[in-house]
Amino acid sequence: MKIYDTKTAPTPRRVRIFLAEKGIDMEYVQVDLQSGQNLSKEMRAKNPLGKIPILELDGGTCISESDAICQYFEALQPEPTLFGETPLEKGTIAMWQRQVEFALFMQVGMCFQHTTGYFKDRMKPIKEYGIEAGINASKFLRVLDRRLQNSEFIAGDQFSIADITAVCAIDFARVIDVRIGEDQTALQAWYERQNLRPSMKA
Ligand SMILES: N[C@@H](CCC(=O)N[C@@H](CS)C(=O)NCC(=O)O)C(=O)O
Repeated sequence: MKIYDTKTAPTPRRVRIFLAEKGIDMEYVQVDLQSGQNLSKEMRAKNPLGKIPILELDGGTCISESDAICQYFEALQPEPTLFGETPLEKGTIAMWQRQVEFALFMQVGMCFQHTTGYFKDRMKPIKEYGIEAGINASKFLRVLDRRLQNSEFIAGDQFSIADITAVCAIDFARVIDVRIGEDQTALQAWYERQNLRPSMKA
């Protein structure tokens, strides 16, 4: 099996970190997003949306969507669990994962795409929308800071997929100049703790 990946993009990094946490080796095939290699007929046959990451199994079956790829590997190899074990853990982790994804990760991505015009060959950037998305991302950092004042990890007392998604969003947010605020000490301390994990280099 192999994963179509782009080393500099934030979404496939989520999967690389997840697999590193699980200790699963993978073959990664680099795709050049800027030149539109992901939009080729061959790549669209693997994912009609033309986005990466894509997991391609040995028989040719493809699974796209970073969360779906991670869930596939969680089912294949449950330990260490990153989506939770008990119903309460699973529900809480799924809740935070979705909130981090929609209120932070996607906002950062929309701000990047709509203010820089990086993909202007394939979409219409709307600057005001991008600026608003950046503001939304900053606001959610405040939510995370409050949460982490009383919680070791985003979804509770164990490291999870929600922490991975948040680290990838925060690291990529540098390109749009959205950063952890100086007063957000709980979020900063959590961020530093996560960066000590060897998987974060993946
Ligand atoms: N919801 C998808 C998002 C995938 C996505 O947007 N990937 C970006 C890279 S971070 C991409 O392939 N962009 C290429 C393009 O838009 O042309 C996931 O979680 O996998």
